[in-house]
Amino acid sequence: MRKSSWVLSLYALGASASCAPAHRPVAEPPEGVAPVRKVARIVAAYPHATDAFTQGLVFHQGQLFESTGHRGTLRQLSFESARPVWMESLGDIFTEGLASDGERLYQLTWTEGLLFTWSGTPPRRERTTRYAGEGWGLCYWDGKLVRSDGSATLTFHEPGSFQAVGSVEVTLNGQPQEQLNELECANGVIYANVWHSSSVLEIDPATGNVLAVIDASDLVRAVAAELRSEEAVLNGIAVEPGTGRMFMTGKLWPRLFEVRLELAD
Ligand code: DDQ
Ligand code: CA
Repeated sequence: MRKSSWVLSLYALGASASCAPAHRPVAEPPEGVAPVRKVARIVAAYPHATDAFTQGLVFHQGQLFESTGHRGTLRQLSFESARPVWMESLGDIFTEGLASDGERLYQLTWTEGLLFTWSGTPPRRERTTRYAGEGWGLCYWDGKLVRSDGSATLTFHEPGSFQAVGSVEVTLNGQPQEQLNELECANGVIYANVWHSSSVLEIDPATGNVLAVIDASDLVRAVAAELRSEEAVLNGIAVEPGTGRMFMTGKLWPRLFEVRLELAD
């Protein structure tokens, strides 16, 4: 039955317009789908360099890579030591999000408008591409690079040219979610850090709807006593292809955590 016929039949039955039950069938449904609540539980802890201002974290060809900000670097991490296995410094360039398409690494810059493309072992910078706007987080999904820029919009780019080919607005119960930072495309969703928050959003890439809000405050509590900067916030999510293991860290954090997502009670 259409909504208008509902109203008509309710009136026909003598239902009052101000009566609550009569309102319920004609009320607009809430926009989007109510998100599920999850909690990130610590499974294991590994060393992480306290000079690493983490802006991007991703697995590439079986190894974990990190992009760090301020004086930018690209590094290959190990689980044994905070010292990178391999690192290249980018001078004064503030590098940001990092994604892998399996063959290449793509690294954003915050305000410089430069995308670096790396390939080979160890990675070598093979290309620099200009783009408009800020670069915060980056991940690779369905043949496209997904970029956050601090707003509620995720922009999709063609990897070769970095041409923008679409975008989606991220909303939670219909409300735009801004400050989206590091990203991870895995398990059919986009995981996004929110700058200065200990929650991670799980986003439907097709609609931008937030499907789940993940409370990662266990991790923040585990390192809080060792943090020395207001900017040492949760940032960095990587899911290992094949095993599905999920890792999270933060800027200037002494540890990188393997986590397991559980439904909150
Ligand atoms: N971002 O991650 C939100 C994209 C950038 C965070 C930068 C925080 C440091 C502020 C210091 C500015 C010095 C140029
Ligand atoms: Ca990531």
